[in-house]
Amino acid sequence: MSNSGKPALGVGMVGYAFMGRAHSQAWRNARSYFDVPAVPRLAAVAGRNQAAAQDTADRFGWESVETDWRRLLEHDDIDIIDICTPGDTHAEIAVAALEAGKHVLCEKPLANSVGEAEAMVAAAEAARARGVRSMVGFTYRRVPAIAYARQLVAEGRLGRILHVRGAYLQDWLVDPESPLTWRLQKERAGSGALGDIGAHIVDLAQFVTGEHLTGVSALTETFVRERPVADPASVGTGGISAAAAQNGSATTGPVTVDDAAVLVSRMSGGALATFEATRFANGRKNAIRLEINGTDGSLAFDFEDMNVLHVFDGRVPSRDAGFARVLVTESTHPYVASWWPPGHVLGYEHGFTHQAVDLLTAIAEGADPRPSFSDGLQVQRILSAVETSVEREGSWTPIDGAHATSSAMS
Ligand code: SOE
Repeated sequence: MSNSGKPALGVGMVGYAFMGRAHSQAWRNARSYFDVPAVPRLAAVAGRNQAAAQDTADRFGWESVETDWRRLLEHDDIDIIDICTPGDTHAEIAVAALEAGKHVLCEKPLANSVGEAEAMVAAAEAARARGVRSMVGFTYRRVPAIAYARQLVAEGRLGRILHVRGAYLQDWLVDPESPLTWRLQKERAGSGALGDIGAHIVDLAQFVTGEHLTGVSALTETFVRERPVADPASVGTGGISAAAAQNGSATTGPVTVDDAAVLVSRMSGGALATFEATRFANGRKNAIRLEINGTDGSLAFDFEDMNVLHVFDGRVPSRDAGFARVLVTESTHPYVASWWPPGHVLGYEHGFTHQAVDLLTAIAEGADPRPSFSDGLQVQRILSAVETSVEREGSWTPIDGAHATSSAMS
């Protein structure tokens, strides 16, 4: 069955950098590799930097460029607004787009605060009554091995879940000379590793287990508290002016978010859970690790080997038992049938294509896409609870005689 003759849905994308390019490829691949109920048309990309937005438009085939995202809402041939910008702009763009009757796909985390997320959910629910759909972009749910893991848990193959162990490990900030960017400023990003990658690992744990976090005790750390400002235009003014006033130049600025977060939690089914999110795990590049232990078995996943799920069946006699290394590339595995034969592995970008396909399908079927803005709000509430716990020092009980040494590197 080809996609010719299918209705088209015009897409207007806000943002053009890393996420903008991942989403651009996804809209193109969705129509090329999947039988979609509606064909995405790359109508317009919006960005304040006209040259950069034009470069993305030229590379991916966006039909037009706007330097003000509000203009996208005036295009009658744009049905979907795809938000690929830093978190401080998500709420304003999403609410305006929903009120204009546009479906919305918004990158994660949904917002920079619970209040913003609640406003987005209210707008999404009002728009839903008019058949307008919304989704938040936790794309790792759409890695075939993760979707397969969720199937195994839902089938009861692990029994009752006892432990959830999640970690999202990167190391791109280990160098103290790595410059200050918007991701390191609270007023732009909302938080650091916690919201950027901690949100992913918490969402994945909830998605795979079908359970949710009920409470948390947490600690965060900022290892490098001052960084070079490579391009003052690329960072907000928060703190820079104070630093500039203090040292007479804008060559460095303060890091106002966490570099790493560790969480202890309990899942709604009673399982104990631990989570870690860091940008300082030297040698780990994008290691999203999830291990789930149940009464009848376990599973283990590492995104740096993303086509594999390790599955332990506790019902096999111990003489023959062990983790099976399942290569998740069979046509019977989620999403894989539209790609390649077994063993021809997929990559980071394929989750974005699966996300686009699922959104197009939900819109065409008049269904509510998942994860919804309400799912995004629930993650935002977890992030907020972490920050509250951190303010209470994680309900920390000092060990007699132990003295903390500063871990800050500058
Ligand atoms: C940076 O940590 C980042 O780009 C995240 O923002 C993305 O969500 C993740 O997919 C890759 O790493």
